[in-house]
Amino acid sequence: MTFRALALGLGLAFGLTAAASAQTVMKINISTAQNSHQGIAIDTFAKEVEKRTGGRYKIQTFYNGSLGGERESVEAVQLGTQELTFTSTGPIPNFVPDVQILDVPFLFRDKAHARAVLDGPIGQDLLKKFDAKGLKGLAWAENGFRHMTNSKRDIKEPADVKGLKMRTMENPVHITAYKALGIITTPMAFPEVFTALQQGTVDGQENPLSVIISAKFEQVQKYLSLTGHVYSPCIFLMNKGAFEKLSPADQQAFIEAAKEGTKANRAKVDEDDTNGVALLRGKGMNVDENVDKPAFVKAMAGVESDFEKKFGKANMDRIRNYK
Ligand code: EAX
Repeated sequence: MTFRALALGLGLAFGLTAAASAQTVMKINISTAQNSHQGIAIDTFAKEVEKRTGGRYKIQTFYNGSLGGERESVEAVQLGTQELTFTSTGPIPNFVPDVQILDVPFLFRDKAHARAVLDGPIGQDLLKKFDAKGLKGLAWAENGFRHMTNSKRDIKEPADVKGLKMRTMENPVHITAYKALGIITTPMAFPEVFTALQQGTVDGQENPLSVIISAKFEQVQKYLSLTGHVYSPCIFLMNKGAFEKLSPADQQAFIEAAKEGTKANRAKVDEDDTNGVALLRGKGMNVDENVDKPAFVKAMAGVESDFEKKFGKANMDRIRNYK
């Protein structure tokens, strides 16, 4: 081997090592467990980002609120101390007020309706609203429809929730609506909820089957009523500066990876909705599937018209009538 060839060989080897180590590591987190609909969302996202960028980007995944609750995480992403998070819209109104229209109770007929709105022009316009707040909304995903659980009684109609002390998300739309029902609202970050239920700090909480199951709330709650009172969107969020540093092709890769994460997330929510009731009954929960929903809609009519004034009736109708 000539000296030249040796030098070239070494140079190549060195170059390859340099390329292999030129990997950017980013963090993403959730409040729920890895085996949840949120876990599959970020695991799929991480896998797809690595695949679609040839391994130049590695996404580290964190679960169970180990990096903080949802509000703290959105703050961290906004500041850039963390690149990514996957969150419900619980804390989003404090950052991007326009998005809170999605948190209005009984706005969506079913998951298909909500998904169509989020994937269509309305949802895509709302994603762009994050830009002005130092955030990049990569894709909408979901928790599903929220239902009430508590340790006191079977909830069948609005009168049953009066005086119940319930943990709510730190979400002004939810809090306003639940107060109108006579619920004593106690906003709290998700990682604190299990203990609060266990210790009786609150009587109940509300979340989709997907969250109830993965958080094992059946261990600390006796009653579940399928109130389906509000749809709970989730979102893949990225620090805007970090997103803008990506090449256009890599930006596309991150967006596509988030969309793949959403597909897996929605499939898991569907699975949990299909199997959840039997599963939770099997674990001893009292599940009521015959809630008087029209009575809940009626009981919220007052706040509903307040929301129409606040968010614009035309905007709410546009979502309600979206096909
Ligand atoms: O991770 O805080 C909540 O109740 C939300 O549903 C959250 O997404 C659970």
